[in-house]
Amino acid sequence: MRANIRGVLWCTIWCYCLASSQANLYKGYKVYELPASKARSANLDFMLSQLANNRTYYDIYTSGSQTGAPAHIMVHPEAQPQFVALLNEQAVNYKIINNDVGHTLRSNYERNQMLRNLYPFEGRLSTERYYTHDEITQYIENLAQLYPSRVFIRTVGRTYEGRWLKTIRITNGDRRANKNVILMDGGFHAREWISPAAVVYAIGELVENYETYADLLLDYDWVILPVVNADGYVYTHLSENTRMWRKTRQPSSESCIGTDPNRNFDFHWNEEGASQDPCDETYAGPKAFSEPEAIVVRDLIKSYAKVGKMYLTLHSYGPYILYPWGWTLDVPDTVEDLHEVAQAGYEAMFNATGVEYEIGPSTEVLYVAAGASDDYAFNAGFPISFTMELPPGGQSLFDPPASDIDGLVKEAWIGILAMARKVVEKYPLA
Ligand code: 0X9
Ligand code: ZN
Repeated sequence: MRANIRGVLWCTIWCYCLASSQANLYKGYKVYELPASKARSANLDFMLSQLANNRTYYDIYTSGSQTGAPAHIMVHPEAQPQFVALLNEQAVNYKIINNDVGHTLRSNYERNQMLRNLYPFEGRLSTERYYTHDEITQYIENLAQLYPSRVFIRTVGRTYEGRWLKTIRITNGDRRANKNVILMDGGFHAREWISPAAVVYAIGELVENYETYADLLLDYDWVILPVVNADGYVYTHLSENTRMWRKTRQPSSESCIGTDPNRNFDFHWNEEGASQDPCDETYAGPKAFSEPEAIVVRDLIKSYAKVGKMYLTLHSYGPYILYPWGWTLDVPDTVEDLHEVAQAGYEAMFNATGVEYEIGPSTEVLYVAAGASDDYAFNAGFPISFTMELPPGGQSLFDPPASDIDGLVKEAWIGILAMARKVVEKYPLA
């Protein structure tokens, strides 16, 4: 009995400590919005690059685009007075777009838990809530069982923590081999939840409404890996304090965990825009392809290098459609083809909802970042290779509220469809 009471007491204290330490992690953090990079002074740019080194106090969510999108920076409560003083000194117009990140993450976490209870997984997925890696895997396996002549699952590897990664290949069931391929993935960066959500929506459309997309499945198969960085994705579902995780989960040093899977590819690996510091969000890894998840994508890209016509990797947040190169300011000789396909996506989405995705070479729209999967796929032979960054949402930006999922993924699908149609027209079966 006494042991029992002691146990209950211990648990109460431990649980309280755990809960309160969890509740405090992002308490009082604010997100500031600064002008887009083209509108910034060299001084301000230098200041931002210095702040980025101070990880304890600053998290540069996005440094803003060259063409219009503003920068977003999350700042620790203790650094806020100094940060604001710096901005005032430089006469920078800033806006606070989130007053308490901890509060936002907590309420989003609670809402997501509530939605999970309200909409339990029953084999099918909808756009009512975000789904877990297990649910997404189960869903694609169910589709393969329901449509065994058209849909095929392949286990393509394992994550660092041992989760199986599976692709779904969607065909029209005519059993013709050697068709062209559109390769698509999501969930490279753990916190970008809208990416797997959009991939799942695309899968549902292609499989369940396949008659509508007969033209896209006649000479093409679609091969899709919904969540590349499954360990990271699972981690972001654990609590509000882990929600903003980006990297993989393999330890990178004694004190830090994770490599940026989108800096880990062996094409200009560890060059500009990739960090050598294991604690950084853009750590390139101890060597190229140190991450099993990047190896899985590499092998997919290689195995479809001859027949693959479009590689599409979904991220957030933009909205951008980015094409190579991402490692250099140079543009490829075929830039017009890339632009033509991206333009088709842009126009379709603009006409549907009025959204304006910025389109262009990664380095021109955004920044130089070497060692990413889009450049690797383009170099391997995919004539079209895009990083599509879906729009931000909600107050924590990486976390559009569940009520926004439907609109965002349907809008993205309209763009993906238009790009796929252009690809099918430009690259008929050889
Ligand atoms: O930095 C990235 O990996 C991508 N942006 S994100 O905010 N989702 O992290 C952009 C990658 C663009 N492609 C290349 N630079 N190659
Ligand atoms: Zn990303």
